[in-house]
Amino acid sequence: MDPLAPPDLDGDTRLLVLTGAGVSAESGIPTFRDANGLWEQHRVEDVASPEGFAADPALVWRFYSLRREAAAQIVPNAGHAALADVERRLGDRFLLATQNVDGLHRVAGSERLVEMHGNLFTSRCAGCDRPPFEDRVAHHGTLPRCDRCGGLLRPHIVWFGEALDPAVLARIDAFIAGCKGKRWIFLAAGTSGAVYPAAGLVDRCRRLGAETVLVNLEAPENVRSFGRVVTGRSGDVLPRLLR
Ligand code: BJW
Ligand code: ZN
Repeated sequence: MDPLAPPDLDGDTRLLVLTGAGVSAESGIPTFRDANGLWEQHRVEDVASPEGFAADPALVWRFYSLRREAAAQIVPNAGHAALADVERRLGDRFLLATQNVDGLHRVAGSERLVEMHGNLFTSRCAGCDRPPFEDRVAHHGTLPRCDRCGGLLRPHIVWFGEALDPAVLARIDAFIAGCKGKRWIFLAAGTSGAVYPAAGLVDRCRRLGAETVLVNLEAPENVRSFGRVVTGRSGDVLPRLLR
């Protein structure tokens, strides 16, 4: 069989896509585990956790400010575009759950999109319940403070040990519930399958009857959970697989 034969996405088939850092790699954003999980000798867990923020908020803001500056220069690639195209064909039979915080799927035109781990260009107050707001500023030097309560602002990112937004999980659950009794496909792309709960989606979808497909540069930890594996760069593979 042609390894790039497109799955049948006819009249009533549904498609749930999970993306990870590999999908943005060809746009020039380094993946997490490629850098051995390190940023400037700091473990990612130390700059992306509530404990890390409590210990050194200036270091955490430097990490996110540099990433805001880098991500603002970057544009989507052919993998992002292929996912936006297939959404236009499938409409409400499609949902894209991304672990990426870079916002590139939205720039590429994806609308039925849930950002599981938050968004790099959004901040929220660590001290009050003011809603999260767009913030594209690179906060170098001074720590940003809330103009309502004076508390510290923090990036609107799901850090290690933090719960995902229940509304995000509910949207994924509702999509999966709507697939019951239908033909459906779970497609993961550019993710190492190391971080939960995203990494557990494949097993759950397969148990509920989904066909499961993985597009990744190399075999990740949970490769055996997938019925079909296409090895390659998502910017090459997704446009051909979803043509
Ligand atoms: C290409 C390519 C190309 C390259 N084309 N491919 C169950 C078991 C064990 C542990 C846990 C568990 N449940 C929860 C946990 C704890 C923890 C966890 O999973 N830890 C693991 C490390 C073991 N999970 C959590 O803490 C989560 N919270 C939680 O569960 O809360 C419970 C709770 C409930 C109630 C109250 C309180 C708590 C939250 C996880 C949040 C993760 N956040 C991060 C950091 C964000 C920071 C930031 O971005 O600034 O999100 S971690 C980091 O990993 C980031 C990513 O979104 C995430 C996933 O990484 P991803 O996308 O897979 O990237 P890589 O680099 O790992 O892989 C890239 C892949 O692409 C590679 O395979 C390459 O080969 C490939 N690739 N180029 C195609 N061109
Ligand atoms: Zn506040």
